Amino acid sequence: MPHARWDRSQEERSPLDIGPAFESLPALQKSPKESVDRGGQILGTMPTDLEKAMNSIINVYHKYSLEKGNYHSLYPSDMKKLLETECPDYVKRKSADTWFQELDINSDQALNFQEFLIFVVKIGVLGHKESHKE
Ligand SMILES: [Ca+2]
Repeated sequence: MPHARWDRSQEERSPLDIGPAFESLPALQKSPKESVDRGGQILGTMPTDLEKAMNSIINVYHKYSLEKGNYHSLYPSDMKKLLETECPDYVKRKSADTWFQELDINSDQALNFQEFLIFVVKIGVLGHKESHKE
């Protein structure tokens, strides 16, 4: 159902779930404007570098998942466009289709956010390794 609206009860449990202790954690998805400065009034704290990075990852996922109107599914054409636009070097060495098949763990022809995070982890590990090369 590519156009289904998000329903929390339909979320799959996964090893990546953080657990009930974090249910009330403030969302990372606040922009610095919302959290820090509205008319000069301090409303909160600036996001940390890691929070900003996480927000960027979430925003990139939604930028492409929303093309088909589903917050929680990147379809093959969405992922191809994401790869070609956001990280073209990664599709020069491995096709978008191959990336998609590797990441679609439950073989439902859509990448949920957890499956997308596997891609982020893979390129993160590679980027970290590259950062230590001379
Ligand atoms: Ca999937």
